[in-house]
Amino acid sequence: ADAPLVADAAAPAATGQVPAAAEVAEIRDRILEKLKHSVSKSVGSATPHDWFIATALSVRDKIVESWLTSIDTAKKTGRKRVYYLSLEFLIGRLLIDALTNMELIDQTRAALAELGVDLEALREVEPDAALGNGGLGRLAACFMESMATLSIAAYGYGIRYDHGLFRQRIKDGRQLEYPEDWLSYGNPWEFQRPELVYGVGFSGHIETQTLPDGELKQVWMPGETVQALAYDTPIAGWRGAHINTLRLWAARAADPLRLDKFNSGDHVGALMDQVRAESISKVLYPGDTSPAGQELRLRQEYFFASASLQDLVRRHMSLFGDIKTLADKAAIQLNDTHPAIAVAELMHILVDRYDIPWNKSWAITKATFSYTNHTLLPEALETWPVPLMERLLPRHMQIIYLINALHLEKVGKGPDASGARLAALSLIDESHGRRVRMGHLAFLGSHKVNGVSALHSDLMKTTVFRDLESVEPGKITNKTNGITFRRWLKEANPSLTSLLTEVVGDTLLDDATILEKVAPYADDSAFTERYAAIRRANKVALSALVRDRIGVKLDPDALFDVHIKRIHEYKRQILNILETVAIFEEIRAQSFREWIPRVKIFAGKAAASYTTAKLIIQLANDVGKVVNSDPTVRGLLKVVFLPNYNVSLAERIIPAADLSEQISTAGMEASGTGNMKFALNGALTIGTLDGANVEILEKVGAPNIFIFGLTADQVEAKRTQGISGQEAIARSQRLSEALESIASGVFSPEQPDRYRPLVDALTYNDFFLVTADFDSYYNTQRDVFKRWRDKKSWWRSAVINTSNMGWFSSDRTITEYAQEIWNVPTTPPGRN
Ligand code: 9GP
Repeated sequence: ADAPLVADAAAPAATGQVPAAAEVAEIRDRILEKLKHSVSKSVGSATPHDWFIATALSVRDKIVESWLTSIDTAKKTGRKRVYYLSLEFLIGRLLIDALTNMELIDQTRAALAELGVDLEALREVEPDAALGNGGLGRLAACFMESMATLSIAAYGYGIRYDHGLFRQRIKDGRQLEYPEDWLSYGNPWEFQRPELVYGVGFSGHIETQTLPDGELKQVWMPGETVQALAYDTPIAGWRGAHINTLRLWAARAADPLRLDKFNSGDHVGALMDQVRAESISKVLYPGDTSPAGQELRLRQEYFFASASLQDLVRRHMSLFGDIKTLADKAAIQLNDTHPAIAVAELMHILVDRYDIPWNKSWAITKATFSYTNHTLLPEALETWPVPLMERLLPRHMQIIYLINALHLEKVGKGPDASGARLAALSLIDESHGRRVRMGHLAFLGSHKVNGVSALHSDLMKTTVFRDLESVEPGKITNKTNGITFRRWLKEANPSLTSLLTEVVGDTLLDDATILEKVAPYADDSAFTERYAAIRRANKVALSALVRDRIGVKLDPDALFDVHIKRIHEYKRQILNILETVAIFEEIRAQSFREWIPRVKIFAGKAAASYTTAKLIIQLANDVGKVVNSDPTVRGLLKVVFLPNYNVSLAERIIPAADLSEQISTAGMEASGTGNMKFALNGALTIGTLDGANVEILEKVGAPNIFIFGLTADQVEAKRTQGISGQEAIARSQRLSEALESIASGVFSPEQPDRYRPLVDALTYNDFFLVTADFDSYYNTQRDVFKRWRDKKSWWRSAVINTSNMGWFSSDRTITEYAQEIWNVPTTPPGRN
């Protein structure tokens, strides 16, 4: 928190524009006013955090003005709203984002400089809002920004976790998890809405009542009710033209304290209800290996789905007065299966509260919902044990049974209605105990279902959703992911953005496709030199960060080869480590050869209970320890693992990357979005034909990307032949030597058999086909070396990458959702 505060008032702004003096003075005065009246500090006593809060509040005021107008306009025009339901919003820091999108960054930087405060230092003071794990949560954040940019009236709904994704520390090479505490200094961006509280029921029983007309009605009498409290964060679109709301729910007990218990001396017992209720919004992804953990997770899902639906139905009724028009005025996007219970909840609301007949309710539900699938990994497609559902959500279980009965009745009439087919189509999986398939529920309850890259959407049709697709052909569509260029180009890499806007004009962030105009400059050496100089400066800055954080000195002229993402076997960090080890051995054996200096940069978190992934982290660290201190290597190879990977760290690493590692087993990475961020910033990709890599290849062209390895079809075929790695290992001396040195303890002399489980798995049970792809990967890395030697060719490819990435803007993705799924209008930025 003690970041240096000194700034040079005369320093030019990053964009090179000189802001108007009057505007700067006005901003300075507003910041001073906030410092005094909202933070209650004097200039002399203010800490960096105080300055951060004062600055955030001053820009927040500007945002609020547009926010209220946006809400008002949507109301007056009776616009259809989009509701994005997501258990994750990985929004990261907001100060620079808000200033950028409100086009106040240069002025604010100058205003702070006049006060002797460095905006960059304030950037570092803000905690990351880490309300997500990785790609899915970050996508939700990019989408929120693009929806605002395109003036779609949208709400994001999620949970206001007290503790987001854990803080990772590396001790003796091992990952340790600590609670992350983003709210401990308060949050200047959010507004609590004490008037917006909804009761969310759990458990209890169902009563059958007879209505005056003799009809029977099921009435759920919950045994427990938890309150959902709304906290709103404004999300500013580009140029501040439109502001949307991210509404996050916090859980509270109806009674803060059982006073009777407290007064009788049971001080802890008096707080039990509160503790139980609050545990719902306590942490992101509580461990779900225990039954209690599973129950908590289901409680989280229902809690936020129910609160969100109650809220949007209330809004709809107050604006339009007729629940039957819901689908005309609301589009609800289910981000993965996590909010899938909302399908049953809406049926509960329509049938039980509004007495809408079942068939009509089902039609409204289907027309309102759509569902995005983000993975084909079976373990990530949620299923809930029927007994748990029956106990926690008895009415919803009844509704699910009825949806299922009607669905099976319909499909059972088909010509190919075998028992096996019906079992596959059923909402209830009977194969491992009885479990509710949430993916099936989301699928049936939606009018459109989408995958997140062309390959992934195709695979959905032939694998996990094959049977459902055959029942409702055409329902699955593709919406290839995208990223917001405001954050991943302008904020992360302001110098590159300035260079690009010199060429294409300053509407680059309004319409990313104009990046194409940069392509001819790939052959302009004056341009590529400036492009390369920007990369070098970013590498110098990253090297300083690495030295500060882990004490390793890097050579900014080395090739920065970067692998940053969640640690998972399918993402194959281990393949990268094996190549590192192979090259390490070769450098040692032939130190006289001319080697390309290279830095391998890893970062990422492993799920706390994922033992293998944690071992991979330890291996990366152990390899780094040995390689970095080996005198024969002479610094030609460095391996670093940067702890606590998050959005802010990605913003520092990506603009400094030369090579982007996207090396998942083909068919397993649904899309990837990091791949897009790297390519936009001009890193060349080394990757498999997986997820959106396929589309990146199409856009940038084969000479400008390094593709290797088995295709998704070949992976499938190979697996049917068996997944032992023995043959591949026997064929490749390099691979067998690398595995042998890991297995024999070269990198873990204090515990030589530490990595035996990893090596054994690769040898006998190589499901992720690391060994099968090793030679291809190794050889492709040598192609990278060759290309790196030819600097002209390297920079040409880098510029071609940047210039072809316009299509990957999340503005394009959101426009497709708006037109093809939500049926809402969009207004391109700059035209409001
Ligand atoms: O693993 C996918 C990743 O490939 C994709 O880019 C991201 C956003 O669509 O979603 C990830 N999936 C999950 O995080 C869990 O399903």
